[in-house]
Amino acid sequence: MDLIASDLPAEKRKQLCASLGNVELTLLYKASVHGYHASSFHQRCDRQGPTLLVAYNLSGYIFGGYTSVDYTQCGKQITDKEAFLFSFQDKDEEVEKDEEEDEEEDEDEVLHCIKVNRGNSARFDDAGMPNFGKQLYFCYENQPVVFNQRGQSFSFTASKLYGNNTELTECEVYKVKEIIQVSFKEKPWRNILWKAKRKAELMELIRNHKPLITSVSRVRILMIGPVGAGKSSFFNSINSVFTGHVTNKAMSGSAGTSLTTQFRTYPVKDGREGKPLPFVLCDTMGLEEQSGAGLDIEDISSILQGHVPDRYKFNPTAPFKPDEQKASKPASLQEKIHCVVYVIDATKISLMSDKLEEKLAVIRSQLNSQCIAQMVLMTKVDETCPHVQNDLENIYASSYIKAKVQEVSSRLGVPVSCVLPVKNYSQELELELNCDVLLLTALQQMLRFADDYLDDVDPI
Ligand SMILES: Nc1nc2c(ncn2[C@@H]2O[C@H](COP(=O)(O)OP(=O)(O)OP(=O)(O)O)[C@@H](O)[C@H]2O)c(=O)[nH]1
Ligand SMILES: [Mg+2]
Repeated sequence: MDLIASDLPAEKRKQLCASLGNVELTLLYKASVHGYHASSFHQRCDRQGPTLLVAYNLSGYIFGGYTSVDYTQCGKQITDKEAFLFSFQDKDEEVEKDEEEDEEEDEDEVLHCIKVNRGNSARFDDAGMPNFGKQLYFCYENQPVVFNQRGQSFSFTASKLYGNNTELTECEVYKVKEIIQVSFKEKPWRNILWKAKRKAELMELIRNHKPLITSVSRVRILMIGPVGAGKSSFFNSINSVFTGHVTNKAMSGSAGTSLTTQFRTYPVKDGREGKPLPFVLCDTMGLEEQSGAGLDIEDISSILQGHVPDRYKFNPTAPFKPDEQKASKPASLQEKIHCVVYVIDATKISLMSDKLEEKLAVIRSQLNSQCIAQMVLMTKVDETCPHVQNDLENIYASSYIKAKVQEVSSRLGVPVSCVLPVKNYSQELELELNCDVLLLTALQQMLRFADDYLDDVDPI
C-alpha cells in the first residue's frame, strides 16, 4: 500500500499493471507533495529500477511513460527497448466504425501505449526532471507543465496523448516491482548437503586440488561482469571462508561506475598465516554497456593471454598495451587464465540491456575460440527471492531461483549446469555455514572447469 494517496484510479492502475506483466506499483514521488523540483524527484526515484510516470492534466487526461532502466543522472542517452509512453483514450474513437460494440465498454477509456522506436534512445538521463526521448518533458523546468518537442524516439501527437493541454494538475512516479510467485518443489533440483561436514570436505578438496598440468601451480580464475555485480565481494567471501572470519580486503560497494579500477590478482591463504591455496582470483573493473566505458574487450584479451600485471589501472578509453619485449614472447600457461566466471546480479537479469548482452556475446565467442572454460556466478540470490532471504537452504527448492538460473543460462548461452547461485558476504559480521557451503561449491566447480581446460591445452 502507498503511504501517500495515489491519484491513479483503481481500474487504470489495473490496466497499467496488466500491460507490464505480473507487477505491483509503489508510489515513490508525488509532485504536489514532494515539490516540482528535480532534486526531490531524484532523491526519491534514482536507482529504483523500473518506474512508471503518471501525469494528470487540466483536461482530465491521464498519461505518462514507463522506463525499465534506473534514473541515475549519468548524463547519457539511455537505450531501453521496454520503454513506452501511454495515455488513456476514449474507446469511442476506436469503435466509431463498429456501432454494434458493447455499450458498457464504450464508457471506458482504454490504455494506449506507444513503444520507443527501434534504434532510438528512450531517455536522456540527466539531473533534470524526467524526459522521454528528449521529446516529452514532464514538470519541465520544475513547473507543473509538459513540454513537447520534435524527436524520433516516440511517434505520438500531443492532441492524442494529452489533448494538447500542457498544464499538469499532478505528476506521480511509481516503482514497478515484479510480483514474485514462488512455489516449492518437494525435491530440490540440485542436492546440497548443508552440513559442517560438507563444508570441511569441500575445503579439504580445494586445499588439496592439484591442477592437471604440473607447470601450473595455481589455477587462475578471471571474474568479469557488470558494475556492482559482486565480483570483488566474491573474492572477499572466499577469503573470509578460508580466513575463518568475514574479511573485506577488496574494495566493494556501490557507485555509478565501477568501484574496482585496477586489475587485481588475489591469492588466498589457507588460514591467516597458512599456505597459499591452489587458485588465484582475478578481479576486474565492471563492464558497462557503452563503448569507451568500463572494462574494455581488448583488455580482456590481454588478461587471458597473461600479459596484464597485477594492479594495472584500467583505462576505458585506451586498451592495455604490453611492453614490446614481453608481448613478443607468449606468457607461460601459469600466467594465463584457465577459467572465466561471469558474475551476474540475480536481481538484474531481466533488466540486462541488449547492448550489454551483445558485449557479453562478443566476449563469449572470444573465449570459445580459445576453448577457455566458462561459468556463471549468480550473486545476490538473497535479494531475489523472499524465501531464500529467510533461509538460504531454500535455494534449490525455489522455483523463482530456478527460473532465474534458466533465464541467465539462455541470455548468456551457458548451460544451466554451469550456473552457480551464491550469496556473498555483504552485511554479516560472522561466517554462516549455508553461505560457505554455496560459495565453496561454486569455487570447487571453477577448479573442475579449469581442469577441463588444462586437460585439453598444449602444455607449453
Ligand atoms: N545482498 C547481497 N549483496 C551483495 C552480494 N554480492 C555483492 N553484494 C553487494 O553489492 C555491492 C557491489 O558489490 P561489489 O563486490 O563491489 O561489486 P563489483 O562487481 O566488484 O563492482 P565493481 O567493482 O564496481 O564493478 C556491494 O554493496 C556488496 O555488498 C550478495 O550476494 N548479496
Ligand atoms: Mg569490484
